[in-house]
Amino acid sequence: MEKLNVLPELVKSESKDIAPTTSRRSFLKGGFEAMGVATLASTPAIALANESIQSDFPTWSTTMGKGLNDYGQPAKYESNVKRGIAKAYGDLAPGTGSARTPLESLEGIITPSGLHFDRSHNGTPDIDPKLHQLSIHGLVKKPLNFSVSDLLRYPMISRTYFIECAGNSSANIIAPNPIQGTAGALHGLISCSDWTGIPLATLLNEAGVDTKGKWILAEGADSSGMSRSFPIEKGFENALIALYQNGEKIRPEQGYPMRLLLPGWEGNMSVKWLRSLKITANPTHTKDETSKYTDPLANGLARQFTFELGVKSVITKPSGTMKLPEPGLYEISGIAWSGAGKIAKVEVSENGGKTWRDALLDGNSQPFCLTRFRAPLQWNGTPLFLQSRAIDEKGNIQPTREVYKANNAIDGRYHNNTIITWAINQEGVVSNAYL
Ligand SMILES: Nc1nc2c(c(=O)[nH]1)N[C@H]1C(S)=C(S)[C@@H](COP(=O)(O)O)O[C@H]1N2
Ligand SMILES: [Mo]
Repeated sequence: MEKLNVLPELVKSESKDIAPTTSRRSFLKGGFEAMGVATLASTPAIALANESIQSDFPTWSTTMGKGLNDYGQPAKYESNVKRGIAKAYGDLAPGTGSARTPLESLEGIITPSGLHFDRSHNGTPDIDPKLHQLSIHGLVKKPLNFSVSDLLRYPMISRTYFIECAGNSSANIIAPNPIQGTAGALHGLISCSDWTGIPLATLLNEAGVDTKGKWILAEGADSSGMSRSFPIEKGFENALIALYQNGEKIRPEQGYPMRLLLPGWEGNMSVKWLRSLKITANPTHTKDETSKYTDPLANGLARQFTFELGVKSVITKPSGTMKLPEPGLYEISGIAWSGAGKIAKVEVSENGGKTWRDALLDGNSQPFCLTRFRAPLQWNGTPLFLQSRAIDEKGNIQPTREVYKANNAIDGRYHNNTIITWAINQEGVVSNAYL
């Protein structure tokens, strides 16, 4: 199912214009002059000169605004900002497949809840929170059942964590020629939210884990039969039972009324609609950790468990299907993340990795969270190969495609964290490229 990463309907061929940066001053304020943009003085002004204050007021300035409403929606002019849907079995199973985050339309590090990617194996169940229960059982002293209202009485924490599917960017490694599409269509199985919930350690301590208990089997209440086992250390370290997403109750597509969240580990393990945690002595070897999510290697063996996601980044602006309208000064903007912790550094290259310069990390990088990076781009109208390369606090560096190809079998597709290239041609059209 993860094979179906990009369906043709997701690939928009028409080019969207990318807005040039509005003022030179905003670059100077950001300290970018210190970052090697020497030609600022010759940059043509983008904004119009302010000769007079507008005297003809538009209707929105002279008439009463729209009425109050009980749940806000994005501006109607932004209605094209949507998740891209790839149904693995078409209308036979309309909830199976993925809906991808439109990375190219977003800024900052938080994914709006309605645009969080959704990867579901048998649709979104309609769970009545009054009837749902979470059981902790198996090798414990005291098996426990928690209703949602029980859980809401426990002390909670809030953390900003990304979730990335192990199959993200898989089309970009498996397709012999680069598929054309937006950043979201190609790499949008990554999203980041502020999650609030109960540390799993609290509940494990209450149940009292037997000394023989070394693994946990997590099961969801949907009908996909998808379950995963994980080492108990992760349960005590930073696993979260998340009940809230970006301040409101977790969305149905993300696991309402509760999900497991294993920060930094492949998305598949963060079991949604969580109903059971069974403490076991060994891994359970479920279908989702044997036939799927395993990595066939170049040496003929397969790695069964790849829990931690690799260090990765993608430039979201400019990115696939966009167009730079004219030579001039632009801002490169992108996201970086690592399953090992914080992002330490992001570099950008305009010549396909021959030389690199540092990007600016916007805000403090947090562990298992997206980091926004920015860099100026002085485009003189000649073709270039734009890349970003992230490095995390453990010193892991985002690898090239050659490194992935050398380590993985010919049909390897999961855990593709390789450097992403956007080619810009002399017309300013941005396309997906392999280097
Ligand atoms: N119960 C259940 N949990 C699940 C899934 C599912 O289909 N059923 N999909 C998994 C996969 S493959 C991923 S990548 C993440 C995606 O989380 P999201 O849909 O909230 O982005 O949920 C995981 N948890
Ligand atoms: Mo996934």
